[in-house]
Amino acid sequence: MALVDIKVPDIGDFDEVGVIELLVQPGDTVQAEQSLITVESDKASMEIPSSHTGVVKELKVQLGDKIKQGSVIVTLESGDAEQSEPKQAQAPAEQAPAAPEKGASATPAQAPAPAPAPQPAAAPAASETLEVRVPDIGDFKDVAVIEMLVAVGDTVTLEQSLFTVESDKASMEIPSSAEGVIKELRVAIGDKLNVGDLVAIVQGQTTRSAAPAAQVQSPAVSPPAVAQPPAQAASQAAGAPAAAQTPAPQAAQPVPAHQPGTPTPGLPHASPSVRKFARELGVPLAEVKGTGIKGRITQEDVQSFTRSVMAGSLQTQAQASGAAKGSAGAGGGLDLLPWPKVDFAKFGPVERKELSRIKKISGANLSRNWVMIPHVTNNDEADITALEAFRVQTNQEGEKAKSPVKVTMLAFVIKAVVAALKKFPEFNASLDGDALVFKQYYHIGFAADTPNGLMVPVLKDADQKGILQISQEMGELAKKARDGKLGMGDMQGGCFSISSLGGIGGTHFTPIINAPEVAILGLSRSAMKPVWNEDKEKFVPRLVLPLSLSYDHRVIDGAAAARFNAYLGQVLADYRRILL
Ligand code: CAO
Repeated sequence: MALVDIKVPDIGDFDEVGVIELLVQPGDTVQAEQSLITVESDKASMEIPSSHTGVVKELKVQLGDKIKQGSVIVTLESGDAEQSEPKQAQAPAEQAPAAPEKGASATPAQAPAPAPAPQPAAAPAASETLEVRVPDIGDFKDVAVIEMLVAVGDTVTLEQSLFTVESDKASMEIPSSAEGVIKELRVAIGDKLNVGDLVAIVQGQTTRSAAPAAQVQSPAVSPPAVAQPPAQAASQAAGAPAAAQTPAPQAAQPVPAHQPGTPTPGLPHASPSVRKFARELGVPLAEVKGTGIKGRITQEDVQSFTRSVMAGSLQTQAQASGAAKGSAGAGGGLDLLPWPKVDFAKFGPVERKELSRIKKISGANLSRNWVMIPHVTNNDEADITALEAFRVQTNQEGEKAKSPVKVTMLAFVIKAVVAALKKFPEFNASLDGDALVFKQYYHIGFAADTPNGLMVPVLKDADQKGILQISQEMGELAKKARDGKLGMGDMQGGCFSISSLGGIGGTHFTPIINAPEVAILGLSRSAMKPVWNEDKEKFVPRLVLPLSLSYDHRVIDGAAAARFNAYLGQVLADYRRILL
């Protein structure tokens, strides 16, 4: 056993930082990399971890002390054979320390080294599309997005934090390198990010290449040096599934930059270890009152919150809303059992793969729609014998005329759906509180199967287009979806969706409504079937297309759905009805 002085590691460009939290006390046993104290400057705060395992003999700092690199924090009695290198600091997600030199992390003591690096500023340009990428965040790899701080349509300023990422060792806020209105967010909670990943598209007023600093909360990581590449073209990522009805961008309004030391609205002021601790206990940090310096939430705050909830003297908001909707435990608040945790590897070999970004986003939308909308599915069949003959003939004529456009049944169904929407306008509506908004346009979404997951591009103004144009645009949109090139505009504004599995198989299924739409049509595989011909009193072979219409029962009655589906069947059986 030897006495070891644990010193403040290289914390980059910070001269002096104030001690705002003591995380250990004499007698405590600490592990290497365990945080000892939290320090804060006007730009950032970070936790200083121990470089050794051992028992705290003496604390050499007090709350309010100003310390700097090399200051002794703690004397440990350690069994570690040799004095290893101090670890890095952990800076909670408060304010961006700015871009430190990357080389600074090469020192044994790695610490977030904020301090804005001067960046070249290009001449302002008229509004243009700017890309925001993950800046140089040192040695962090695959950091997970844990909190979104902005939304599409928000106006952001240079260096304003966009979202928080966290590894097992650190967390930091990723700042914007552009100012303007966020057109697209290419990340969602749970995504894993690396340096250079495209995270947002900003319609900007300036081409300045900012050097915002990641706000580091990292014990063992190199300082974030943030040098954003200027906005480039070449965006490849696909957007969110159409289920995400993104608010339209608003006119740019000045938004105050995230101030150092000021918790971002919605972002509780707490260190990464406290956040982790709260997550483990399932404590909603936003509801915990911080008693630390500047309202910082400490581990004790989380513990006392938990004790209060357990003692029944406090309810979380989730519990309160459950109780408001019905009595808690009566199912009013979706009082579900926790998801089963199974160690699959115990039963056989397994491989774990992260869900794709699109799957995560569409999954969240599908879950919300499934639990919030009372779905009912009406199944019917359409006799498309004559229409299929016409489709085949149309394609043959197209081939002879060397037309590149191939017509599939889906194009005819889109047009038939428009006729049905005109006849039954409540299917072309959306719920807005207690009111129904009837749309007087006919934009039809269609589910497209892509290598990354389900996308729903929207074919606009289908009422004003012929079958050939619909087929052509559908082909283009489906290709864009498969290539991951759909923009948000391609997926917005839908009135009604169609999910066609006809090219694949199946008889009937239950499509999930794409909120805020109120109905969706599922098409399964058409098949030749013996159909009773009453006139001739015999079975005749007919091509039959299964129609599965899911509808929001809050808006649409079962009888209306049956009528809609029956009418659709009649139109598809005799397309001349569209003219009536
Ligand atoms: N019955 C029988 N055959 C059908 C059919 C139907 N209802 N619908 C299409 N087909 C045939 C087409 O005629 C085509 O045949 P050929 O290759 O012989 O010409 C073949 O199936 C493939 O059609 P397609 O899929 O290329 O074209 P489409 O217009 O029918 O569909 C698109 C386009 C993008 C919707 C489709 O490719 C797709 O992605 N479908 C999957 C949608 C999906 O995943 N839905 C589920 C959402 S919920 O998880």
